Amino acid sequence: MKAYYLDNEQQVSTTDLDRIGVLNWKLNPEDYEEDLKKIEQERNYGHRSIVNLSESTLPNFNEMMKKFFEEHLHEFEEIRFILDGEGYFDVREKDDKWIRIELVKGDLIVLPAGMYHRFTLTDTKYAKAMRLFVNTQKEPIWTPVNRGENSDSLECRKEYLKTQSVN
Ligand code: KMT
Ligand code: NI
Repeated sequence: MKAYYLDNEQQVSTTDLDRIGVLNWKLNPEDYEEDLKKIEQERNYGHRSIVNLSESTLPNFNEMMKKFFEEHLHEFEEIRFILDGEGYFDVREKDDKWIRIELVKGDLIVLPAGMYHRFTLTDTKYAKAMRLFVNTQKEPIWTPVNRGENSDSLECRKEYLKTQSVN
C-alpha cells in the first residue's frame, strides 16, 4: 500500500499509517476467506457487502463520487477490502495534512472512527470493494458526517484526537 503527502508527495510508511490509526493488510483477492475470517474474529467485524463502483454499475455514479470526495468522518471504523480495480483514500493527519493512500486489488484498509477522510477512484474509474462493519451495532451505519460546525464536537472525533495526542 503506497501512501504519500498530497502537497509534496513525500512517502508515508505503513508504520506511520499505523501511528495515525490506519490499519492495513494485503490479502489474496482470489483466496482471502481464511485470512479475512481471522481478521473479522480478531476485530469483531460482522456485516459484509459488496459495492461495485463504475459508471455502468452505479446508477447515480457522479453523485456518489461527489459525496465520497467530500471531507467527512464516521462514528465507526470504515473498513474496505478492494476486490478489483483501484482507488484513493485521502486521510487527514491531526495537523490537517492530507495523506493519499493508493489502494489496489487485495488491499484491506481500516480508517479509525473520527478520522477525516475522502475517497476517489483513479483514472480507471473502477473499484469493486467489500464493506465490512463492526459487530457492535445491529445495523451498519454508513452515514458520513461532513466536516463542518458539528463534526469536531462529536465524541468519536474527541476520542480519535485523544489517541493522537501522545505522539
Ligand atoms: C466511503 O464511505 O467513502 C466509501 O464507501 C468509499 C467507497 S468504497 C472503497
Ligand atoms: Ni467514509
